[in-house]
Amino acid sequence: MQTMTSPAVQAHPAHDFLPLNGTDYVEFYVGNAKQSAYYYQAAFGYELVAYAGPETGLRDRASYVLQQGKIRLVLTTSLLPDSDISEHVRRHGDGVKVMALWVDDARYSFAETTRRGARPAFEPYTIRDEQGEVTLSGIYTYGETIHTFVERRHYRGAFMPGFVAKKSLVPQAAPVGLLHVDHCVGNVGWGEMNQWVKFYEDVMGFKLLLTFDDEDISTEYSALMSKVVSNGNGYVKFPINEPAEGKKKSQIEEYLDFYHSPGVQHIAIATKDIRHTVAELRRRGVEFLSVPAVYYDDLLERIGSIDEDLQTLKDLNILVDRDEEGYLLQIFTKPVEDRPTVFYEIIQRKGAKSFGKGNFKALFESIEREQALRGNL
Ligand code: TYF
Ligand code: FE
Repeated sequence: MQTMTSPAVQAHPAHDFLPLNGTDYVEFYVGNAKQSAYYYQAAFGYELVAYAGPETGLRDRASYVLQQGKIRLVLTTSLLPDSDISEHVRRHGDGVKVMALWVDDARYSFAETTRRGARPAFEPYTIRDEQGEVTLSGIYTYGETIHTFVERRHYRGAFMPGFVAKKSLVPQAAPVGLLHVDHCVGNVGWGEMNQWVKFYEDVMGFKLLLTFDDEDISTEYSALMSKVVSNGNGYVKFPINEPAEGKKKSQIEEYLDFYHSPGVQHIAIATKDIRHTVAELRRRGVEFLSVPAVYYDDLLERIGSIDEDLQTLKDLNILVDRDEEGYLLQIFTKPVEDRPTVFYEIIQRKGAKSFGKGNFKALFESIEREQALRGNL
């Protein structure tokens, strides 16, 4: 059963010891950051804004910072055979290392979360240049993934001290309307979901928002369970999935088999015009999961009337779901690396605060068709 546990935004929340202004950036460790940066520019319409590497005095790594709307992606690669970065890529393939959170006080955020039991990733430190200063600290979440707390005191530079502003040499592909990170989903091991929900509640002051049990989301073959936690102002939402016993291998298990640890499964990105965004992404070669045409046969009976033309949604294979507060449109890419690990969701919310439960069956069957093609079902 799906249970609405608490409203996303409370009128008078109890003292929030970890106020978050939003997602500051998402950092991937990748095998070749130069080429990944090209992919995100050409296919997703991100703009290259900053760079750090040998030319700026780094000996061990290179990082590219890409931006679209309020979203910042950092793509980092190792220049050395043996380093934390190369070891991360060897083990997990390209994947998310850091979900960075924008805070007003990175030292306090570190002190409060570690006092409540967070495992430190790195102690707070401040970096400065002519453009201002930034304070960083970090704690571990599931697997090898970390949350970096980023405190920007009106920093005026391109990204943060240590980075130089950089423009792309490739002709800039137009933005596709990506606005902000809506939610980041983690996959954890068998029976580990509740301990990670407890981590976000106890250590980070998040609240449980929604629960999906295996009855909600089991298909004929595979199953998973999911709980969604949210911070106080509702800007930061982290669903956590764990595999559940089904007739065949859960999609979450397939992820864990290839990522070799818990980690980030998908990043959902908001748009205000999903038809335009998805048409552009398709034109640039981004691959999406598809549902059978029958999904659209009784869609309007299921969800009621919507502003969008049904045929356009069907042509683009966009999914629709409704809750008490409105509706949402969503679509999922195929994994964006060769391992069946990280993928993206594109979401447009028209009042709805939920996650598309009405689409789970059609979506998970679509994921399973892909799993079968990979020989992993
Ligand atoms: O974030 C969510 O909950 C939705 C649905 O493996 C979802 O996007 C959940 C699990 C999953 C894929 C999508
Ligand atoms: Fe999602």
